[in-house]
Amino acid sequence: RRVALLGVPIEIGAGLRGTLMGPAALRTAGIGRVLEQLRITVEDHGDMARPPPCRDAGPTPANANYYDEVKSWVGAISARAHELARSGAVPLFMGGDHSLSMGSVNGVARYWQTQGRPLFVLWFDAHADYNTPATTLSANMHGMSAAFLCGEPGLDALLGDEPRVSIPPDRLDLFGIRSIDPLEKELVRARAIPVVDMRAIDEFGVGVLIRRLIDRVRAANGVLHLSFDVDVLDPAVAPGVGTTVPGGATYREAHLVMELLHDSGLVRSLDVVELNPFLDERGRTARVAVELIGSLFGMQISDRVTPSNALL
Ligand code: DIR
Ligand code: MN
Ligand code: MN
Ligand code: MN
Repeated sequence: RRVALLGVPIEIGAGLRGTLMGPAALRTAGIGRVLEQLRITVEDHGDMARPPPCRDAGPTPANANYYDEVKSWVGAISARAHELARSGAVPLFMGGDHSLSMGSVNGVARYWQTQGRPLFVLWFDAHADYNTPATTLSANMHGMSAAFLCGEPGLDALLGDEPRVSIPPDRLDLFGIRSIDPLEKELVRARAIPVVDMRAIDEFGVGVLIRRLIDRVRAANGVLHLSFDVDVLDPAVAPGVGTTVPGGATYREAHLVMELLHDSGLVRSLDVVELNPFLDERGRTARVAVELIGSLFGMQISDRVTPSNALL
């Protein structure tokens, strides 16, 4: 098994500065060491350089802050993502704010399209990120990535020369959400996006709900991209994010999600986004994120057979 680490130090998609330090904090917290302890071959591709401004960015849409800069990032990220997926490694995009996923998911989706495998996207986030320039209240582009990926209009030229691959709305799963803007909510409902909100997690538990998603992906012979926005975690566990929302996933719930995803063998790429080391408490959030990535790649409390891996 091979993991390709790529730092994507973008911060202008979010309302607060500081996520550009995310890749450095994840490395300091030991992301490479943890993977190597699991006998994974780690290739660290370093951090992407800030791309030069697009020469012809075209007309700038209203209600999309730093559109030109985000545009130059997203096209470059998509091209790198496509290349890394094609190399056969599991690409791990270290953010950076969540606008980077417009590039990373598009690039890996392009690859899986050539393989004839449907790509499902698990959006593990406190937020739906399903705004468009027509629905947003903040104009921050990290709140628009999921909608863009599902082909919503309003940012149509964002990928430049990179081919755009739309994810069908029934292959996006919003998981862990508890904050959604009024018009964003209407759009999510109109598109019939599968949503597992915190109330559903309280009521049924993450185990049942993640297994249901895994079964759907398997039935379609699909693969999974995990887009892990660290703010899905409860702020008591993960204070180092720009937009904390109370009532998030506990440490154990998040680990169980990762452990079940590992056992499924379906995750072929992932983003870890929105970590803001400037707001963190002595690296706590970075360390928690690295521990969770460890669980995603097979770290286990013991080697005993657990109910789910017994079925494999
Ligand atoms: C809000 C907050 N829905 C927005 N979004 C995010 O700005 O669109 N915060 N993604 O992390
Ligand atoms: Mn390519
Ligand atoms: Mn997000
Ligand atoms: Mn979020």
